[in-house]
Amino acid sequence: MSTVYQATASAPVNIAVIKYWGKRDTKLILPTNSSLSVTLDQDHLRSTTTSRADPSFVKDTLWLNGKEDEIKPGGRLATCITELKRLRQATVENEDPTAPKLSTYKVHIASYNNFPTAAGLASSASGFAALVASLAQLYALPVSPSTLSIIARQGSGSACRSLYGGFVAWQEGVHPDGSDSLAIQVAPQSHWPNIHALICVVSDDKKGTSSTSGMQLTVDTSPLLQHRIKAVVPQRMKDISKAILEKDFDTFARITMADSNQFHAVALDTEPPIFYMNDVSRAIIAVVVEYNRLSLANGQGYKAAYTYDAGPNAVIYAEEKNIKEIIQLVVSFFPQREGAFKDNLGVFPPGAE
Ligand code: 2P0
Repeated sequence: MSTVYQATASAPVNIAVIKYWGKRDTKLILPTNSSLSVTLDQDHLRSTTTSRADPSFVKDTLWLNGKEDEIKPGGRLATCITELKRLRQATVENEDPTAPKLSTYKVHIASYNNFPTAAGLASSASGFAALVASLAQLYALPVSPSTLSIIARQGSGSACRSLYGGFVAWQEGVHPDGSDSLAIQVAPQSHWPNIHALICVVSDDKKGTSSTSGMQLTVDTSPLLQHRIKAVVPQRMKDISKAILEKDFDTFARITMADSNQFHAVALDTEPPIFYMNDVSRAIIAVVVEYNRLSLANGQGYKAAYTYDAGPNAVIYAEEKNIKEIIQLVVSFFPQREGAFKDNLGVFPPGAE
């Protein structure tokens, strides 16, 4: 019987608190600024990918949620697969002539997201991270997650941050070849385990402007982005990293909300302007602002931090002790229709309240 070469890996979704928005190199996916995210630790927000290499396979093939997806030559998927095969050859096969030449076999890859479309979450970050992790395992690559993050980055920028758990920085790097544009772990989740993310699903409609095209329009037209890149993000990266290491929720919350606001400001500063938040998103901001105002007035500091990506859904970071109160608050202002997420507000996971 011939040996089966197969491996399965999974990777979770991450939500940025310092936003990535803009590329200085669109092919290598090198960002205009560093970013920082929290990798969600929930079992139900993951992509799981199984890869198999076999000499009988005739072409590299990917199935996404059971449906075959095209691997375009020279495209992002093909780049990731080629880079991983190259690493297999360089680090394993060239070192050990007896190692099977898996880099010469075609691969079959099956990837599943276990979160419903109704969660309104982008799956490219967890998807590319799981794909890279699964091939790295299949090829037994003796490399760090940071090295793998360089490859995942070329699939989708934000994917590089999902190769680590906890609090993760994507350092923009300076080299034109992208060799130092990689993810590092600022702190593991166990460092600050009582920080939780609450996902408020405002709408699961497909967004009007994709991140990839939207961010380049911003790079091309927004004067505010230039100010953000040079004068704002570098200091915020330092300050929020320090806040995480010191478990300083007040500073973490302040910077998180300010950076979400500025990301949406640069989207608005784009020509033509890009709107990702809607009236419900803005109403949630108003509720969180008022909730924090009352808490600050009572000398209790910040209790919640909202952040929005390229869509209308809110993610609220909060300490565990306040989560129940926040869910009750959100649900009281935005009553949910039974079983309905669309055009309504749902708290993810359903039943969390
Ligand atoms: C982030 N977003 O830091 C930011 C905040 C959306 C808003 O990363 O072109 O899907 O594949 O590199 O990674 C979305 O961008 O874009 C994103 P590509 P990606 O999470």
